[in-house]
Amino acid sequence: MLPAELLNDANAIIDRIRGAGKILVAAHLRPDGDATGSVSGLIKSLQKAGKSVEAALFDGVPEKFAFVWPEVRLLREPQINSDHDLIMVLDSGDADRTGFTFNRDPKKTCLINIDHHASNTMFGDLNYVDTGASAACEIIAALLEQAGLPIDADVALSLMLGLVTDSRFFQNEGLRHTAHLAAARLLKTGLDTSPILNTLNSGRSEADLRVQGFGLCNFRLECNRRLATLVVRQSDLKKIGAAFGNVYGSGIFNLLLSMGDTFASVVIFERDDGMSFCEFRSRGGVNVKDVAVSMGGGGHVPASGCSRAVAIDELAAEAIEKMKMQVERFYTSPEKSA
Ligand SMILES: [Mn+2]
Repeated sequence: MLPAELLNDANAIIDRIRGAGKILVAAHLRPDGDATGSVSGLIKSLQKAGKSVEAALFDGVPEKFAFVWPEVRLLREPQINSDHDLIMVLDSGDADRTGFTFNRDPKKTCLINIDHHASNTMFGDLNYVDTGASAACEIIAALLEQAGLPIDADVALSLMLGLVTDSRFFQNEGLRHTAHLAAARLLKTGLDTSPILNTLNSGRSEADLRVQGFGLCNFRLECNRRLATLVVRQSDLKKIGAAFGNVYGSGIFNLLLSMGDTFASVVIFERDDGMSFCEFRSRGGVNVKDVAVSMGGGGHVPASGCSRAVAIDELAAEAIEKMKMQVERFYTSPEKSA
């Protein structure tokens, strides 16, 4: 059952789905397990319900998550001239996060925003934003159930992928009971979780581990060891035979929080096209979402990110300074010292 305050929006969205023939489902750039899983799970269910569906993922489907991907037309052009009845954008705090411009007639094509990011800008004609949900996949599972749309083992495999990855195997602080309820419902379909477990537990490449090793040797500690910082340049990646994507694959963002007295981390890294990226993580309540938003990015209170077309040193200086201030502020706030 959905939280009461979300029922109305959910019902309006379900009505739109029922009335739609052609539906486009999109998610954010550099899709993770939740973006890939929620898009593929929703598409499979809609297809089984007889809808004509297309997918839009700007960076395509990550190889390691290809096992959940259905037979579907995948759009990747930056401008999408939409003749769809519905565009459903999943797991994206704002429309720009998709990488697409949707050219649509708002009278014909309804834009639906389904997300769990606290930084969501409510950009849809209809918005279903549940910031307490562990994953977009948790929301899609609830929505499909509410709508009476098919959830078989095939749909469940997709949704389970996002549930497990975004909740970090149900370890997120403040995890709501609905995450476990969703997982129970998905498991009840008889789904085989082994492809998910194989990918997540043994899916790292040598280059991923080399980046992890580099990170563990080169991070710095600030603010009485409460903040870990790491800068990974293109030259560092080249030296160890790794590429930009291996920084995400390395697991280093969360690993830096495995030290007992470290509650926040920031990793700054660069792509070979002049774009620089920051990933922020925290535990214990330090709000890194506000830091990311102040730098033009977004995300969740304990996990967020931003990117900019500037030199890595410029972005690193700003990110580290802002994180230091955020950590200092958190540990000197009256509630904390009381
Ligand atoms: Mn997500």
